[in-house]
Amino acid sequence: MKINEQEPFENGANPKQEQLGKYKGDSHGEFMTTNQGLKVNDDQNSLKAGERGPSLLEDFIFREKMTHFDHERIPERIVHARGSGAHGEFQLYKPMGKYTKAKFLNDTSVKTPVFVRFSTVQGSRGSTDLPRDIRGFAVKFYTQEGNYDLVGNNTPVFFIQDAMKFPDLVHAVKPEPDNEIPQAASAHDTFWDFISLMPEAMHNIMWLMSDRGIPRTLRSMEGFGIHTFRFINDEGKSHFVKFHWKPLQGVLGLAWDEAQRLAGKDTDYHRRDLWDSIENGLYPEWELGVQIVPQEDEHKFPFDLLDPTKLIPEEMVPVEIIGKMTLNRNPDNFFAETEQVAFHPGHVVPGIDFTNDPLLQGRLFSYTDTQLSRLGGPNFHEIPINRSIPDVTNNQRDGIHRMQIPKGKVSYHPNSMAQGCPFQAMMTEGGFTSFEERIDSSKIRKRSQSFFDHFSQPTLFYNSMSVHEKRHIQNAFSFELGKVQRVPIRKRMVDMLLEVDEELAKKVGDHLGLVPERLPQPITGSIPADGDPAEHHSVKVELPLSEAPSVSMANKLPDNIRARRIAILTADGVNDEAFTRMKKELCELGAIVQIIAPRHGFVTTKSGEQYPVDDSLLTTASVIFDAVYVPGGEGVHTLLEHSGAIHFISEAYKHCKPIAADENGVELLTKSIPQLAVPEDGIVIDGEVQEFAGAIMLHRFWDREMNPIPA
Ligand code: HDE
Repeated sequence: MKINEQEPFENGANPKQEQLGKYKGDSHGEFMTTNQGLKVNDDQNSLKAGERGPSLLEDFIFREKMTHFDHERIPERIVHARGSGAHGEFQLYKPMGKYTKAKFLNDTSVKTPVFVRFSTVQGSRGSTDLPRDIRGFAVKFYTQEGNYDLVGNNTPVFFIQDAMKFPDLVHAVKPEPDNEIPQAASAHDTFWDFISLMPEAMHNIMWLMSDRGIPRTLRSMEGFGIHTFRFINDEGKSHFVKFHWKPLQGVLGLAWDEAQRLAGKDTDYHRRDLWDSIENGLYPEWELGVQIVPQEDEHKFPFDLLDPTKLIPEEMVPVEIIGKMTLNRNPDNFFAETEQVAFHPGHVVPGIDFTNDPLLQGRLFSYTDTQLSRLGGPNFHEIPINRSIPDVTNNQRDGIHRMQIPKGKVSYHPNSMAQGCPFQAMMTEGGFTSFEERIDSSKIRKRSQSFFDHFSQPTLFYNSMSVHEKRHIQNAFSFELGKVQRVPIRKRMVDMLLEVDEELAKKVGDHLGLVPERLPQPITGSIPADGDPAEHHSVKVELPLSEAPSVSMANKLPDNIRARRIAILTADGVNDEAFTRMKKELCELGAIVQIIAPRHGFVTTKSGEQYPVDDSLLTTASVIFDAVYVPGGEGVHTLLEHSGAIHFISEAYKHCKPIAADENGVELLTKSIPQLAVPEDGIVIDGEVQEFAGAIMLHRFWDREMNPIPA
């Protein structure tokens, strides 16, 4: 089917799922066969010369099975190796024709299928979900006009300004090359050595050291396209655009201690949470937002729109919400879909175009190149998950793993033998045309002076944080630099922090036993060997704002408790009324409520009702949950004698979570939390479900960190 013959995707009919369906197979009611379709009679024994004899090379069935197995692995992604995927759909709220001709951004009746892959950056494919790290947020839109990939992160800025530095950044953050230590962690010498010499990284570093670096779930992260892109409308007019994903689940983080414990208790926590919430019908949702800047305003900002280490504060250019993405289906097969999906910022559709951001320009080369070795050759677009909805018809031929069978003699253009097919589309028939931008310049290796303000936005970010967010940033730097072995590296970083904020530098310096000092001025970065330092020094620019509340997670709490995990910690003999009411009403609010007891099986209430236990104190931990409730009754006596139950409560308290109890359930709280003072924020005693739900919405009560308990 040709693009212009294609029907708009009707609500409910998902063309990508239909396409994928053709490739799916399961083994219900089928005979086992070889890869050649031959029925297999014995899959247990290899062919031997006699019962105890040697195996025979002739055994093609064994050889085929083993050869396939030997080649089951492909190279993991050099970055973003650890990821989790989901299918979904995107629906537009309002047509954007004024700015872009992209069809999927103009028709509100169309549901565009999407596949999303979230990822960590540093670790290997089997590493923990919970390091302090940037998270990838890559979305493939299967549009009527072809695939559009928005390959972003959960921070709105990047570490470097020029793609030339990317291999260095990645080498520095990855495990050190001599001993491959540490796995999935930035807290080591090579990373901070590089960063301490790279002042342009400071802004992204601030985001990484904030609670954004340890998201509570993948569902509770914002996503950002980072670069400034272009929207192009029907008249060929360009507007600059930055893309944002805003989670309807709110933006939530973990406590650092909690993240480290979760990494052990459930290293797949983020992956499992995403999977479970989709399986339970609690579909995660994000709204797509755009910041639009008219072409003529390009130079009206005190920073360069082409510089990927800068954001446009939402207070300067508001985010316009234009649509919603819902993730509503888990993949059928991790390898076939999540592992083989190939994203590329250069997969664009008409109406979306690039700018000259030098980081983006470098990415446009890297992503196809990397798939060639990762997915084995140039035909990776034929892998089902990567196929576009429109048919692919061109003169590209052959290559490893070719699936398409093009008929006829003609594989060139122009031709007369195939009546000129495949045709080039007339401009009026769609197709991609690059924005006509006049370039009149010398060929140079240089960076623009407008890129040399490295500190004003990190300072703005820090100033915009709430008290507890600032404390978390101080603690994160103290931890990370405390893990660095070489003191001069620590010192360079502490001195660099002085350029961001004096209090921050002093707090971190105190922890490390170092006194921050002004770096030799001017601060330079990225100087070529024969470069003039004067041309490369950082100049702190005066911003029109002293704070940007939009960057603080404290201002992005959700208004619901959907898919929050609540533990009901209980044992046999629990009083029926409060227990059943709390369970029912929290479920009605969309929370995932689980009964946790000393042992598996059933909990029997005072009246003799039985409820299945979801997890035992041995197999789960408070870090899995967002809140805990201890109902009163006989069961509390059992819990008071159980060290696991006491630890569960004290750890939840230490991680600042809401805790509710009624009747004698309060005794478990007072035994587990020595300094408990009721009334206390986030502690709900004999309360209504609404009161507990209100506390769960607030997520954490960070003031408790000021008086921490051992747990
Ligand atoms: Fe990537 N990046 N990147 N990156 N990136 C890859 O492509 C690269 C950058 C991002 O779930 C690789 O297929 C260069 C910024 C995500 O499959 C590779 C530069 C942003 C993913 C690559 C950058 C990203 C990748 C590795 C600097 C946010 C995972 C495997 C010029 C806007 C996609 C692959 C997935 C993956 C190169 C910088 C996001 C090597 C050269 C900035 C979310 O091609």
